[in-house]
Amino acid sequence: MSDRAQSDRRTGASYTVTDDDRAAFHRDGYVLLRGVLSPAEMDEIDAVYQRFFRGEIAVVGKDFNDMTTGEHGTDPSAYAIVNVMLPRRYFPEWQGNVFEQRACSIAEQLCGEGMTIDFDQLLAKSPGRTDAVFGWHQDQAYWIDTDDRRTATCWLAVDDSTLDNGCMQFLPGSHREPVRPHHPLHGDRSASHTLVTDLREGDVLRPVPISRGDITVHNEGVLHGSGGNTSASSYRRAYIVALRSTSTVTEERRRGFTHSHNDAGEVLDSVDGLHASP
Ligand SMILES: O=C(O)CCC(=O)C(=O)O
Repeated sequence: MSDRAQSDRRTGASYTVTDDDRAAFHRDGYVLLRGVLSPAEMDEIDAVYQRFFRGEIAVVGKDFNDMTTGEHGTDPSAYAIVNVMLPRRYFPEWQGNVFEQRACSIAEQLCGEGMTIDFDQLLAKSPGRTDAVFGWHQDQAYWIDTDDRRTATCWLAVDDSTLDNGCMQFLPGSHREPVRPHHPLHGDRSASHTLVTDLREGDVLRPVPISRGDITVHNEGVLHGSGGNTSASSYRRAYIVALRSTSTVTEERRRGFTHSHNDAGEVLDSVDGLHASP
């Protein structure tokens, strides 16, 4: 798509989703949308992103951690995947920023009315970290079950995201199967809450390289993950804004679940979900 065609889709708070985009989202469980943010808008996002990583914006406890090990409170330059949970909580000025506005517009066009922001997250894979792997999983395996599970997880590329630096990969159509069994990556969820599932014979993951300013949007059921960062110098930074149905978010909050890794009981198994965030 040309730069012109991309910018034609952006108008203030909204971004136009086509019928083809909507059909792809429902068929595959995810869709790629180009040029959701302009280069100038990306520069503004990037400036705040860097402040988080320089430690200029305080993030409490486990909400700043290494996604691969769960380690926190140590030197982040040693982390394979730097994970900041709930940046909008720690930097309220970000609430209502242009990415949030366009993510809301996109979620409504893909999923219908009654969607609201559930959580946000920053994920940065450090260069040369082959261990910066995000294991295969379905987001629903982490979450409580509700009647209205509509989800639009908007994943913004802050750097060009390539196969080398660990772009997202999806198993198209897997959201139509029941959620697969998942197990804790490190065997013990008190060490690290990451959940993974095993691939099955015939599963062919589709890598989705995207450019800075593009997004992928995925639902709660599509199986996905990403490989390590083999690039010598390139970070793979992402900014995620996840929307779910208002009824689901209300139910989560009623149960005290905010997606903070500091939530009480955040790593405890429950009857209907594991209550954590990928
Ligand atoms: O950034 C990644 O590689 C994985 C992110 C992810 O699993 C998600 O946003 O649901």
